[in-house]
Amino acid sequence: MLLGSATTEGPAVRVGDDALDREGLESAAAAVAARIRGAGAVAVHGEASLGTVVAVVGGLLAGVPVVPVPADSGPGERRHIVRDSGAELWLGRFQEGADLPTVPVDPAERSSLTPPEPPSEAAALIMYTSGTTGRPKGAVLSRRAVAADLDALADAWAWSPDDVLVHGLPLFHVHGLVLGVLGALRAGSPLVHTVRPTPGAYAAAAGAGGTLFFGVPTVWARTARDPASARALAGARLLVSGSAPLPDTVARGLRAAAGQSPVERYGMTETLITVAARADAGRRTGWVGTALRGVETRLRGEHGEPVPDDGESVGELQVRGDTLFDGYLGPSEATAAAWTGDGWMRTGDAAVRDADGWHRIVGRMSVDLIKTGGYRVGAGEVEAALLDHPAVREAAVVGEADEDLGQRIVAYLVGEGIDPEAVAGFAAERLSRHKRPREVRVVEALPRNAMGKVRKALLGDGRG
Ligand code: MLC
Ligand code: AMP
Repeated sequence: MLLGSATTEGPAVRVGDDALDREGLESAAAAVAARIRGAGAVAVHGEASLGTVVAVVGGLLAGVPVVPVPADSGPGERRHIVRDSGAELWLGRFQEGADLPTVPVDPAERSSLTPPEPPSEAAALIMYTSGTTGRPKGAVLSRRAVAADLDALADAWAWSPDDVLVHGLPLFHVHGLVLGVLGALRAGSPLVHTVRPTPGAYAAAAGAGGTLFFGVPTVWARTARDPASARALAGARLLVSGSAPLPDTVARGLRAAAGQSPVERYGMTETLITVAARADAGRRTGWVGTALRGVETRLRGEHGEPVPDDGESVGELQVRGDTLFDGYLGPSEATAAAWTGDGWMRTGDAAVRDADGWHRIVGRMSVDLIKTGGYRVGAGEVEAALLDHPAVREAAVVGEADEDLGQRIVAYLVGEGIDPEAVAGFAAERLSRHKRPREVRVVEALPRNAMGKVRKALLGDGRG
């Protein structure tokens, strides 16, 4: 069974002030399953609520692929996801742009429906994720891939029903939803979701018995800057960081205040988590660990040549194994381009690997995929939204180094009479919050090469 069969006593899932025990969750989810059975796919409003958990579990019980939709996506992005995915129903509160019949989700509802377990090759989730250009694409993740990943992580981290998982990450991405909700259900460990991932909320949950804590580096950076909250995590069994690089200063800050730093793990929407530091291994900040059980990794140079495992030579990280997605929805070219001719998935991340099989991620192969607060944002999608503004003639979007967010989205614009505030407001109507530029800089011209391509390395903190 994808969701495991462990029965925990007391609340199995808490989101803010709302909680359900395992039986209540399954029975509320069964009520959702009864309403959606037979649908081709369902979209779930991904707000941080118990209803979202019930809706997702309902989809999985019914064997209907679930399409999590970012809670703050504007109508345009929402419409794209709903149409592109072929979702037939909208689960949760009605939102503009979700032009589908709405199915209400009520955590207090009960049903005894027990549908048969769907085949393991069936799609569990369709997760929308950004590429360097174009609109987000739907990555299809099978039940088998999700189960394999969660079991491999449970093995790496000795994750058991004795743990209480705590996090406050968004419920529409791999980190918060697959690891953070399905992982807890499969491992049988209660989940405490803090709604927002603030240091204070994590500290309070530690005081209430939390043992295992998930965060993106921004969360750990904020915790390191809040020593009282960090101290409260001293008794936690394991802190885990992922989705973006963990700065050494943050790891050191946490070690000083909490007596421990997080283990790191690495993954992508398309591959789930593929590399992780084991709980019983020593901490090596900046090193994301070894290949998970069922996963193989390799490094390849620019012309496909092997790269030595010397801990220094950089190559593209390529992966294969049980946890990979089935492909993107839509034209098959994008899926084909993601794979090498000999069957490995190109991650687009530059990495080194040492003789012990540990990996360090050193950057991305493309400047056009930005990681801000752990969110993956394609520069092209943001540029396209900005170019829709009548005053904007040219746009270049880059990620600039930011102590809090890792990278901050900055837009360089060329045009006549551009009002940066008006453009920011314009972007706000078209893009979910984390994709909007934090800063707009109006310039005379964009640096271009002889072919007319923008030289982004010359913009912002890459200048010189
Ligand atoms: C946010 N704000 C903005 C803004 N975006 N203001 C101007 N312009 C923008 N573009 C405002 C907010 O509205 C808020 O205002 C204030 O900034 C602070 O908001 P916050 O929510 O505290 O912090 P924020 O900086 O927005 O977000 C930080 C964060 C968030 C860590 C909470 O980035 C986050 O949840 N990240 C997790 C992403 C994640 O789960 N990634 C996993 C992908 S899966 P106000 O007025 O409201 O205070 C994956 C695979 C893997 O990567 O390996 O895991
Ligand atoms: P997403 O598809 O949103 O899951 O983003 C995947 C990308 O996040 C990867 O390709 C990496 O660039 C980045 N990433 C995930 N985990 C880590 C990590 N531990 N260290 C550095 N980068 C990471």
